Amino acid sequence: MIPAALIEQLRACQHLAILTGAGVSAESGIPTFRDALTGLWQRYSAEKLASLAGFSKDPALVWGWYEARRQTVLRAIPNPAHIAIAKLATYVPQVTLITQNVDDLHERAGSPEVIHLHGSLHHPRCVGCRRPYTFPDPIVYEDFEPIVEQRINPPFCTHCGALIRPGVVWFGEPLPVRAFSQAEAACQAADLLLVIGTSGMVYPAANLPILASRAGVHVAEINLTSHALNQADTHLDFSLIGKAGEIVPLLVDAAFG
Ligand code: BV8
Ligand code: ZN
Repeated sequence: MIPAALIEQLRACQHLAILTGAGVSAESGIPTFRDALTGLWQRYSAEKLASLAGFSKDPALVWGWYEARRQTVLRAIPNPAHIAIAKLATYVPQVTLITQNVDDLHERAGSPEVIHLHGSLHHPRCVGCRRPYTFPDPIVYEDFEPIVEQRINPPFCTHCGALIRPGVVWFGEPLPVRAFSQAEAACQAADLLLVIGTSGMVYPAANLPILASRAGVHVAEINLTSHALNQADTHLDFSLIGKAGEIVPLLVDAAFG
């Protein structure tokens, strides 16, 4: 059941900020970060693999894990939550979409601008000279088994010979400065912040809803379970429990028909 007050607030919204996490892509078949280590990958810790130390220690294992995730994303399609979020850009004068996800499903659903706080699976770069790397065709590997642990040697940079690494922000690495300051500014200036499908466990992204509520911005959480944002410092105005792929389209249709 969508609260009438939230529908009203969304309908009257001039500047909407949206923060998404892995839960918004779950119904597209992309394991959430907590479950990312599915199948034979289960014996690894995400925090270990998603780190420069993990990559330096075993580049083939980490590159293999990211290739498994990239192949999964290439086979996935945007779900009704991504599509409803993209539609909001046509109804609300200003929408700032911020994602912690490294997939491109928001873009493929039609969202015009996406702020990626944690980078992207699709933009690997050189460890040495930081030049972008372009995956050779075919980028979709026909016989790829994403859940089978695969060691794949990462390519080398054609310019300086150093290793190519995934274009994501690893644990212990700083977030892109411009992206995070845009996200901070939007979360404090918006009329409403929708927080969709995030456990709110990874910082500094998890600070954004706290910043918003301190700035008097109304905060609505959409999550399978209400655990993410019931931190002491986040005043939640609305907490909608259920699947993003069901709730977000309902909310957008109720507000804009
Ligand atoms: C940094 C890219 C400093 C890689 C990712 C203690 C306190 C504060 C901070 C720290 C601390 N200890 C360590 C830190 C720092 C650390 C951190 O926060 N660690 C955590 C574990 C405590 N942070 C960092 O290291 C950051 N950098 O601090 O740098 C610095 C500064 C200057 C100079 C040098 C260094 C970097 C963090 C970024 C890490 N990279 N991703 C990759 O993807 O492989 S984070 C990764 O985890 C994801 O991107 C994602 O953002 C995050 C997981 O969060 P969620 O998206 O929320 O996913 P999760 O699975 O957790 O939850 C899913 C949610 O969806 C659940 O709530 C579930 O209920 C819900 N859900 C599921 N299905 C549905 C649904 N909801 C609706 N519908 C559904 N169908
Ligand atoms: Zn290079």
